[in-house]
Amino acid sequence: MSCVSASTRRSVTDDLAQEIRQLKEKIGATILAHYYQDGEIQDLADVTGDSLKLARAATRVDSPVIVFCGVHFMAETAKILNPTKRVLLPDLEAGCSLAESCPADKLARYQEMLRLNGRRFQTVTYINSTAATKALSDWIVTSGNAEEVIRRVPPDVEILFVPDKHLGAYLQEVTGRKMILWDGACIVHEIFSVQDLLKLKKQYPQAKTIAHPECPANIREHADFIGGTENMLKYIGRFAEPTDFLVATEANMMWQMQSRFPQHRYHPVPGITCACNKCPHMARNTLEKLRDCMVNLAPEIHWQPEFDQAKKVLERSLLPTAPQAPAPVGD
Ligand code: CIZ
Repeated sequence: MSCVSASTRRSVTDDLAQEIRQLKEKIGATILAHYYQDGEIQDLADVTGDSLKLARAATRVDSPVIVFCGVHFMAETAKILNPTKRVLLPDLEAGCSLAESCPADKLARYQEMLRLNGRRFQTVTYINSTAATKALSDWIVTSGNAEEVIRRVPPDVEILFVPDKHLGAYLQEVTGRKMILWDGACIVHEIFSVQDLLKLKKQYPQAKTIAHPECPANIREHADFIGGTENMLKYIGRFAEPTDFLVATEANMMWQMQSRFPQHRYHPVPGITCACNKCPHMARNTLEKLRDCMVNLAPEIHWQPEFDQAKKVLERSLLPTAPQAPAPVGD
C-alpha cells in the first residue's frame, strides 16, 4: 500500500499548479472551470461558474486556446459558441449520466411518434445533453435560465422537456406549464438520502437547506431554497450572520461557497451510498491531466456536423440577444 503524506501531496500540487500557470502563458490559454471541479482546479481557473456563465464566458475569450475543466457537453458547448478557438478537455471520457440518458436517435424517434399522434410541441433540452440532442431541440436551458426560457415557449404548444425528469417536474411546479417529461436523472442529485437530511435538520435546527432542482421532489420538499449553483451563491450571499447550510448538490460546490462566504458552515447532505456526493465524471479531470492536455494540446473537441444546428439553438437560448421564437415543431 502506498502512503503519500499530506505535505508531500501539497508540494506536488504546488509544483503542478506552478507548471500549469506557466503552460497557460506559453500556449495562450484561458481556463474555464465548473463549480463541480475539485477546489485545486477551480483555484487555477480564469473563470469559474455554472454552465450558463461558462458558456457565455467562452464567447468572450480572446486567447487562442480554451481549456475546459468540466464534462464533455460543457467543452462541446464552448467550442460551438466559439468555433475558432482550440478547446481542450483534460479527460475526453468525462461524461454525464443525463446526456447519456437521451441519445439523439432515441429522441428523434420519440419526437416522430408524438408528431404522428398529432401533438404540437417544442422540445426544451437541458444543457446536460450532447450536441446531437441539442440539434434536435427548439430551446436549451440551464439551471440558471430555465424558468425564463420556458416562459418564452408559446402557450399554445406542448413542451417536451428532456432529459431530466426532476428538473422538469420542478419547472412544471414553478411555471405552471404541464410538460411531457423524459425519463432521465442525474446520478449525483438523485441519490440524496431523505433520512440523513432529516437527521441533519434535527442536529442543526436553525440551518437552511439548499437543494438543486435536479434533486427529486422528496428532497426538494424539505428545502428552504431551490436553485442551480449560481443562484445558491446569490442566496447564501444574503446571509450576513454565520449560518449553517445543509447542501444538496455536488460536494465540490461547497469549496466555492466556503471561499466566497467563509463566515458560514456548510454540511453536505449525504447520499444513500456515500457520505457526500461527488460526480465521478467531473472527478476524471485531475491536475495531472490538466497539465498534460496543455503540454499535448489534446484531447481536443473537434467540430462535428451537428454543431451547426446546435449553435443556432444555443445562441438563441443562452446568449443575451433579442428573443427570437422558433417556428413550432410538430405541425
Ligand atoms: O448548469 C450547470 O452548470 C449545472 C450542471 C448545474 C448548476 O446548477 O450549475
